[in-house]
Amino acid sequence: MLCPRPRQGFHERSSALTLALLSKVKLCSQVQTPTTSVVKALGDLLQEEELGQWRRTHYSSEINPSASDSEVLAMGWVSGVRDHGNIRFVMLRDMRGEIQITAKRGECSDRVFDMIKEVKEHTSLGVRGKVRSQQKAPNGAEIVPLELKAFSVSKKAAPFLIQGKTSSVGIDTRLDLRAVDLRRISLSTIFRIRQTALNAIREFLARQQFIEVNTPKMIATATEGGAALFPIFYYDREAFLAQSPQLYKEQLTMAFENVFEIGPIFRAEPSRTNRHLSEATSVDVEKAFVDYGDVIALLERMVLHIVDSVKEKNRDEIKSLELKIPTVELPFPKYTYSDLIERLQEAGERIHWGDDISPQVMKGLQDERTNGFYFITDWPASVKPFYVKPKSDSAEERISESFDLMYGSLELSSGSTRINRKDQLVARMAKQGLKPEAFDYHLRVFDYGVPPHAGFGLGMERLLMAITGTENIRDTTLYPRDIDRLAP
Ligand code: AMO
Repeated sequence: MLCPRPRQGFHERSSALTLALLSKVKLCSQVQTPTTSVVKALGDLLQEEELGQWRRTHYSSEINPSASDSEVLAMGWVSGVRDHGNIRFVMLRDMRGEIQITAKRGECSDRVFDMIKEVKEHTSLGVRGKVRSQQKAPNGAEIVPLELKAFSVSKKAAPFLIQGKTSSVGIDTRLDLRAVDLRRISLSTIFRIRQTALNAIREFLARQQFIEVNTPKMIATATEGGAALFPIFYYDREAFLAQSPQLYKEQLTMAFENVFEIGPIFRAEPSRTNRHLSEATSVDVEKAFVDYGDVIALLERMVLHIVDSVKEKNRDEIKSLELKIPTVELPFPKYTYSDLIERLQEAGERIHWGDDISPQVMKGLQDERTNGFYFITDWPASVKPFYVKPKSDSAEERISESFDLMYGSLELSSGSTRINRKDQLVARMAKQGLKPEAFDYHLRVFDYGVPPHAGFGLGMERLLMAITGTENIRDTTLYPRDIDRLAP
């Protein structure tokens, strides 16, 4: 005797019918099938299945009217479900977009129709079906399902919705479940733009004859001021996580002239702000036989290339999310530090020459020239690290050959001409209270012809904040680290 398989619509039928069927199944199971699995299938048509031989034939973006009538196999995760009784819609999202699965009673098999009723948001799903034109669906087409496979069924409702630009819950709830949060299109788009930006940076610098390097992240000494170091155990010694590849990229100009690195920097930032991370990504660039004026010109051309690439390559996302990508015109405005201090003082700010310029103070000076990208140049040597070259023609070398690239009140990058003579570097170290002996590994190469050189470090997350108009740096970081967060 053939055992009737638990079939379509069981859970919808009257309880009497269900009971009758149940007893039949039970009777049958005594002969052939273990009772538990059959009873489980009754209330749970959508069982988790293996991938097996299923392979995607089309991405969502390829399912459009031109694919009408063809049979396709699509895979992704469920981003939305609508049930109108005799017609059910499941939105299936993959890395390229979203596709609508439309199940009409009578049009697809009863089994598939009933399975679809059990589909919940976030389930990882595969569908085999026929493509049909549908004006109202994404890409103008939908899939009429022939077969479904749930690879992993969502067990709980997520604590937030992933539709729409914003979330009603706080960022910490989202960060606790970041991989799910990243299914939000407005958020994942930031990281697609990041990919475009990284490609653009590599393309631009390769064209300028730079080579990409990787330098140690476990290091012996601070480079950017002792306060912001993370100490670690290195066998039996104390070491630190690198705050920047500064000294290594400088050394590498001796052999390669033009180098860059895209990698992590670690800063033990005690403050809780929307612009500081404990682990950030820096684009570090260093070039031989140039000064800060040359690398300012290089950096602004690189920013132009990044923004142009994003505008071209992410056109559709920018349009659908209505992102306002900044307008970039070269050259960027440039203000010397001294001029800016004067202007700030005139505007009534209590600031003195030699003070650092905080974002709060800069907000007070916003005009059309400081809304977008601009440079602040010629900072006091006293507020810049020891490797920054003082201007030889400034009184007592009080001014340095340095710059910050700003976007509004947000600092995106800083750079400078570097000191390339040993005695001058030792003197600057001493002036800043550093022990030259601790930098012996660095100072020794200065006996062998360090070329004049200059460079900059550009914060990747901050650049993305500027390009995408994101307020909180945590949303331009996949898994942000800050004073309160070390997981996920
Ligand atoms: P600086 O310390 O100014 O310079 O860092 C360069 C850029 O890196 C980014 N950045 C950060 N982003 C997020 N969170 C942080 N805690 C953080 N710290 C820095 C900023 C900043 O402008 N060695 C020099 C660069 C150079 O001269 O080449 C340096 O590290 O966008």
